[in-house]
Amino acid sequence: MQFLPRASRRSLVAAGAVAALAAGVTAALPAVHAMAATGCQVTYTANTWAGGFTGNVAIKNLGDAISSWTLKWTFPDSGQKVVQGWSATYSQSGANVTAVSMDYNGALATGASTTIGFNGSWSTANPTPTSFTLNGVLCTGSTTTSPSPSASPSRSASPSPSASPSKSPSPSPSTSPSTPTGTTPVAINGQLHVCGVNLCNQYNKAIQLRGMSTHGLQWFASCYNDASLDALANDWNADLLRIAMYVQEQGYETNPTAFTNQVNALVDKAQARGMYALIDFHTLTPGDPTYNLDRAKTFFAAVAARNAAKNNVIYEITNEPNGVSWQTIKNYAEQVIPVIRAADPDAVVIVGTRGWSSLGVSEGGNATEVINNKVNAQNVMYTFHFYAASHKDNYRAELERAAASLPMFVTEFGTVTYTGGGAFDQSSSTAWLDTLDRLKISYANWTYSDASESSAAFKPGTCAGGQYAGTSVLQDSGLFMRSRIRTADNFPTS
Ligand code: IDC
Repeated sequence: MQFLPRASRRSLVAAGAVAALAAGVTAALPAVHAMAATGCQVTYTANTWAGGFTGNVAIKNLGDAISSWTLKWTFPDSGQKVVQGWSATYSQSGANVTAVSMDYNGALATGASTTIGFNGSWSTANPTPTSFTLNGVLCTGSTTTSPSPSASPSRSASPSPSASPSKSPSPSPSTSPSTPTGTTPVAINGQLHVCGVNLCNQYNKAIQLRGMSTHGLQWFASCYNDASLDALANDWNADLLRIAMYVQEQGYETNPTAFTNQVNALVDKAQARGMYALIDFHTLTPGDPTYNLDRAKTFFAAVAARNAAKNNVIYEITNEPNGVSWQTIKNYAEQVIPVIRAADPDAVVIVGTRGWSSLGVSEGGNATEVINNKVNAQNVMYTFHFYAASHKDNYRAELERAAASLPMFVTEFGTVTYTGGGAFDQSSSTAWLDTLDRLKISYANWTYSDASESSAAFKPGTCAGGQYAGTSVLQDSGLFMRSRIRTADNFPTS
């Protein structure tokens, strides 16, 4: 049985990028001959869950240089299957798996390593492989499997690229980000940055993140737990969890320490599942962000310091400013952003816009005020929100116009009216999401909760029941959003 590598497109393009290097290495090495010294070491790590697993295999050549390789291993029995893999061509017969090198990673000098990986299914024995051989020689090494998701960053990306977010990846293959060692959104894309008007991944390619927003943490904490986030990551295939921390309405201002800890705990849960975490300082009423400036500085200093080493965090510094000028919002941003950057210099920061983050449209304005007076900071995006049953063509046209010159992020939208209730509007929601997909504008939907309102994905009572995966627990908006979000991502790596 032959498996197409999941990343075949990426592999083919990457092959071109490193061909020169590979050719140079092999040319400089002695020819492989029958008496060549052999040896290999394999480090196998895996995350397993009920029925599925992701395996990563680091291969180190301890023998003489080789120009291609065939790696074989044996599963406990034929109940474990490689479903899709990358960085090799896989085939399986019974419990025996064969992975053959690609053009670009076949050449391994003495001591050189390469990493391959795959997603698998299992039904009987725990899927721990044994007897790795490289070109017929038994390898030494270690095997580690852990239940997934764990709190450890084991599903996160391979080494991140250079610290400077604005730099494009170096053309030298030796310093470019290596092939991802996992399949989660964060494992593939790594630390994000703004490039032009887009959100770009560690390969400097424009991507779109699709995900869900929590409801207010002060009300719906019971909806955010391992089971619900497993469903979001693995059943919905979401890329993004927006963590909506209200500041007023019994939120952050009532207990800064507890809410800060709650946000950090959710950042960790997102990270453990390879999802990005959007930390939303959910100001709403009062609409002037300056009212919460001191709180924002305190909060962001804490979360940025605590999460600085992570590559899955994005900061949204004010949810929906309203009743204030763009200049006031910009002044707020230029005071809060330096606080974040002092602790976490490379993270993307998203700034709200006038009129409940409508780019001013809901207060009779338009995007020109932002286009002509951008926030004085790098690596910044701007917020646009809409509620599909209330906001239609004129809002969408303004977003599209703005997106030609501003990096835009839809950190919140509803499929219903702006009240969070009313009828689910499928046709308007479809028109909106088609536009966001086309423009690669990232989004989070309001809400991943069981609130008694039509914007909630889940039926009331779902969070008390504890089952989140599948469609039986969903309201109309949740059914629609799940079907939109779980389609394949487009995360280019070359
Ligand atoms: C709504 C909630 C609702 C809550 C209300 C006040 O759905 O349960 O009572 O906030 O806190 C926004 C805001 C978001 C709103 C949402 C729907 O960012 O907080 O949530 N909305 O009204 N902007 C436009 C709509």
